[in-house]
Amino acid sequence: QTVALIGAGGGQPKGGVDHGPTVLFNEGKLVSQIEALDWKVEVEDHFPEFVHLKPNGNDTFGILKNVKYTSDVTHKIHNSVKKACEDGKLALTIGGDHSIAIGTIKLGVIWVDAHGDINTAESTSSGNLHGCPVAFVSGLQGPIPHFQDWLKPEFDLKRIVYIGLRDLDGPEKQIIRENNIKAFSMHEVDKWGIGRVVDAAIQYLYQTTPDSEEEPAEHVDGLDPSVAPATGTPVRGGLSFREGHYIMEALHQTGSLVAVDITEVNPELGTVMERETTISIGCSLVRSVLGEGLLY
Ligand code: DIR
Repeated sequence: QTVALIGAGGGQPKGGVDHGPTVLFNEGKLVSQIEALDWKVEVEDHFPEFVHLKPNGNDTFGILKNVKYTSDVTHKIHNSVKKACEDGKLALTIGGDHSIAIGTIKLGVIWVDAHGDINTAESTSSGNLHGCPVAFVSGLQGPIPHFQDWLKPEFDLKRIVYIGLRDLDGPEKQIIRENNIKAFSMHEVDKWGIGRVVDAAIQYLYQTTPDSEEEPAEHVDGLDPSVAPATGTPVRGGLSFREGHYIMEALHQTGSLVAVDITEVNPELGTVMERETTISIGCSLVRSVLGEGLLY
């Protein structure tokens, strides 16, 4: 089986996150690690193109920042993921920040994150697009310049399940409740344990997503900062090393994966050790979702 390994930048003001894919590929030796698990790898690294598309201060729409830049980047990633899936490959996108989900999301999604990323232009207080992708793809957010040229906001909110939430903005909580979105916050993880939470999430998606294919989006900040510190918006009280990997293994076991996003590794944050820990957990999450660690 073939992995289409897609390197993606993002529109976050803390620029270092754009280097996430490069460090996972080069320092993390991600390609040879995947090959060692008997997958064929085809690398499509967009960084050389994206690095020229520098965000600039005038690229705004109301409070939203880097609008054209993020639209350009996510549009290209969207095309790459779509092509990979059409060709029957597993689309593995390495971010970049969460805004890339505007380009990658489809079918059923398990969204592992401290944040809901479901702000609209009205509800966001930061103006960062990485806090908005779920609203953009689902049409909760109306048309926005540049995005409206290519993005079809068709994603049905019944097809997302959150795991690991613990830092929602007030309006995001309201949006999640009003739309009845399935969400397991850290409270439910503590209460039921990761095993039951993941089972319930998968069952839910099988019901709401008749084509029964899933895509997990694991944002490294879903994990606790003690295991993944080099990330833009760390929040205490997150998933442990094993809980993060368990999710990946369980999704591998479903045999229904079509795409995976790993985002928010920022190699320019933290100490040398924190940086290395985070790069290495980014790589090991990828290996986990490809089946490493499972005996059967
Ligand atoms: C906040 C933080 N809800 C925002 N979101 C983050 O900016 O919209 N998402 N950090 O990754």
